[in-house]
Amino acid sequence: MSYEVKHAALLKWVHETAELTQPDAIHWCDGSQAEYDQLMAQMVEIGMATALKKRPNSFLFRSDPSDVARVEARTFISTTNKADAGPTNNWIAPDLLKATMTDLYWGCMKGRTMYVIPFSMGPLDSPIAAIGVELSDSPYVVCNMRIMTRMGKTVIEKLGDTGRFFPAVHSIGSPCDDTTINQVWPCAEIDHKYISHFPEEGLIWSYGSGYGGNALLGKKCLALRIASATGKREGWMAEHMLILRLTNPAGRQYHIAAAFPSACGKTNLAMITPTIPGWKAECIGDDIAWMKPGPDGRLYAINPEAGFFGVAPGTSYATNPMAMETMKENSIFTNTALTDDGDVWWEGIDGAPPAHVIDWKGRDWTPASKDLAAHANSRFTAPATQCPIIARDWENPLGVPIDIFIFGGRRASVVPLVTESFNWDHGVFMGATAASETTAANIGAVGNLRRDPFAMMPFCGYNMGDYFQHWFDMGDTLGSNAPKVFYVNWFRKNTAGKWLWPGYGENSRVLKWMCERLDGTAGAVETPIGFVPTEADIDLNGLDWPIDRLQEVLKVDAPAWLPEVPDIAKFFSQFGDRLPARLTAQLDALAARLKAS
Ligand code: OXD
Ligand code: MN
Repeated sequence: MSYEVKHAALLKWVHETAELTQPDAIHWCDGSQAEYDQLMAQMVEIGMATALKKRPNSFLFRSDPSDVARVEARTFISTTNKADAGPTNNWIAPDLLKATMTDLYWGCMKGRTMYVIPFSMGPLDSPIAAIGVELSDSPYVVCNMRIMTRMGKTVIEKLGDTGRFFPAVHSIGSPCDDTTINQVWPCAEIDHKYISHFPEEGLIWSYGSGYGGNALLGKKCLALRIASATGKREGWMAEHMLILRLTNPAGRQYHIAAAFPSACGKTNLAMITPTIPGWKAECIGDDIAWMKPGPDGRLYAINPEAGFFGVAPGTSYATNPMAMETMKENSIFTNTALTDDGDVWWEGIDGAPPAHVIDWKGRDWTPASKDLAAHANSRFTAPATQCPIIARDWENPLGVPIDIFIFGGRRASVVPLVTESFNWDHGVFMGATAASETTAANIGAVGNLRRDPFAMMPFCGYNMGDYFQHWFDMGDTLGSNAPKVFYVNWFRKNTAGKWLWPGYGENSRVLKWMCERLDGTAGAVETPIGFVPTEADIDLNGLDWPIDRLQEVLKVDAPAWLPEVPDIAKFFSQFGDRLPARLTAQLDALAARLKAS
């Protein structure tokens, strides 16, 4: 151990976990570059990682083809009472789940090293931050956690003798023995994978997967599932939101937090390059926001993460130049393709496809191949500090005051480009009814419409009905300081299947309208679903886009909206008496407005 640990409860838990899992060695991570380099060198040596000739200090990993995404069907919220996990979470009683997992954990790290990974979600000196400690038998997890969190010795120092930490156990679920020694990405079969959360204790147990949110336990497990339940108890919010600062030509700053389901362009919006002259965007975070009311009564947000774990396919200099710059060096790539000259490649990256690459399964691939070269959920892990537009003060321990919340999803029809809520309760209704067509970020069918309230469906660590109530309670606390709420849909198409809005940097025009609504300087029309701009209200200067498409993307089609009402009612009915009456009132009011229109 390269530092002294005096925290008795931490030492005891590490010792007990090692007794159970039986690793050959225990390594307390110090978070240094030397440690990272050494682990990477070991992984290159055994063929698990490939050093990329074209990107300094960057590496490519290929996972087992069965271990490529979050496994929602194997993700559990284990509360004493099933009703407290709610109808949208998988539930197993804590005693039973712990007994099952204890059997699986027994001896599961034999032949491997158990890494102790102390990490902080948020700047170490932030009153909004929290500390976790992950015990993992995956060196890949250690290296990713070093990018994604503040990790190592400084965290142990901050913890002192008695500091609060969230314990998180992770095992890939495959002891190193004669049968597994040559596997570069060992993991357990699907029925043995468990991504388990015990929100009443603030405890995480993960088994069987080495990929992304299943294994980097600071991210979805702690910063969303456990933190959302903790925030409910303690009066703060953990949300699946990017954080972005916009500055107008007069120097006025606006802070925006936006929630979209996985793979709906959150990272692109977080790093937007505005096309409107004089408007500047800075990134503060791309996936998670922790928010607490500040002394002035406003809501302050920090990004608890220190890096980006972004979806690679579709990312290019055309769609997200800032992300491309961010991952030029010191980055990890997982399940992308490898070019012959030692760089990464994926579908949608700039330029013509290379004549030959090694695909994510390690096979030869040419443009004639019928399979994708990069897995649809292949990822880059890159340090936030390398983002050219990261806000200078993105690590301000006090966070930034949020002015605007945006919800949204991917809808080919019905939902207009942007809608402003009538008031806070209506904004909560918009968040609670958000829906999106599914993508490859989770295992399951692609292209189905699913309601994904607040983009938190897979990430809410307690009964979602209670979560809706928490949003109303936070609004009551914030009163007139509550952010204004908007709903967007960048993905509407016409009947010929053509995009009705150009998206990407042009989305700054929609953001500008929101800021002006805040200042009371932009117009809108009142419709049954909220305030919607006309094409005259949005700054279209310099935008070369057919006017009929603009009119169509803003159109509110009341008859097309009507079927949403019973669909929402059905969705709400699953929450029974945990559904806040204020949401039912919103649905009734929407139905009445649609019928009257
Ligand atoms: C993510 C996700 O990885 O939401 O951020 O799936
Ligand atoms: Mn996410």
